[in-house]
Amino acid sequence: NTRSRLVMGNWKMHGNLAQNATLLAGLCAAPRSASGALLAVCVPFPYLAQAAEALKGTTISWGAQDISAQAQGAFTGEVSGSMLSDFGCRWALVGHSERRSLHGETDQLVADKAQAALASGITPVVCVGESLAERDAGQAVAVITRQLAPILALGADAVKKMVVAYEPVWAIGTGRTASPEQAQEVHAAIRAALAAAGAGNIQILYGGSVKASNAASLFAMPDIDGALVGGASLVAEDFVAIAA
Ligand code: G2H
Repeated sequence: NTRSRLVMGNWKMHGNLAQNATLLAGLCAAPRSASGALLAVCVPFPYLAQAAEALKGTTISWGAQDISAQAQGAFTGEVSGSMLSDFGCRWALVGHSERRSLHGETDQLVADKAQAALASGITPVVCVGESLAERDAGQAVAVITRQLAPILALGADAVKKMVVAYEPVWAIGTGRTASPEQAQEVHAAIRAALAAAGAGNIQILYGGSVKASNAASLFAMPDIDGALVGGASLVAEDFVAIAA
């Protein structure tokens, strides 16, 4: 396919100033991948300035792991899109399964966050995925279709500016990765839903225990355009090897 490959790290709530400095320096020093994949990191809010400084002038972009659905106001603890763009954020994850399950984020809130990101010139990376029980019940595609519905309702022009990440909840941080065929099956269904909404050519990333040893077989699938990487994004060599 003609879509460029994107390998995005999600540091989650890991790191500190010293560890981040080592990781960011390692990313800057690593040879650029032969595959031409673009690298990005989504860092905790307090470290956006550190990432922006360390990655300035490189091809590695940075983003946040969440964004407020609101533009500004009395929303204690929230971080707005304009605040993120002040720090040069290119990306914001929205609807990561940990936000959905631990913080009660609804499909509609996730879509509102995606819209807020676009309003600040930030690309939302919309995370979707089914639980193990939902998969075992044969509901994987139905769940993802439900999660995507308010996103697609934003219209083709908006959706064309987004990235989707498919992260089966049962594969997150468990060491259990979807097989390339399992992932491709869902990616194809997502692609079909996006195409029906007029945005069939956006990037769809796979996430869930991606590492260098399983990345190539996932990337060989026609509808997998890159990866959203948690655990393996915390060591520079491991992360860069995924994009090799
Ligand atoms: C899934 C992924 C990154 P990990 O959450 O978003 O994490 O690679 O550790 O499964």
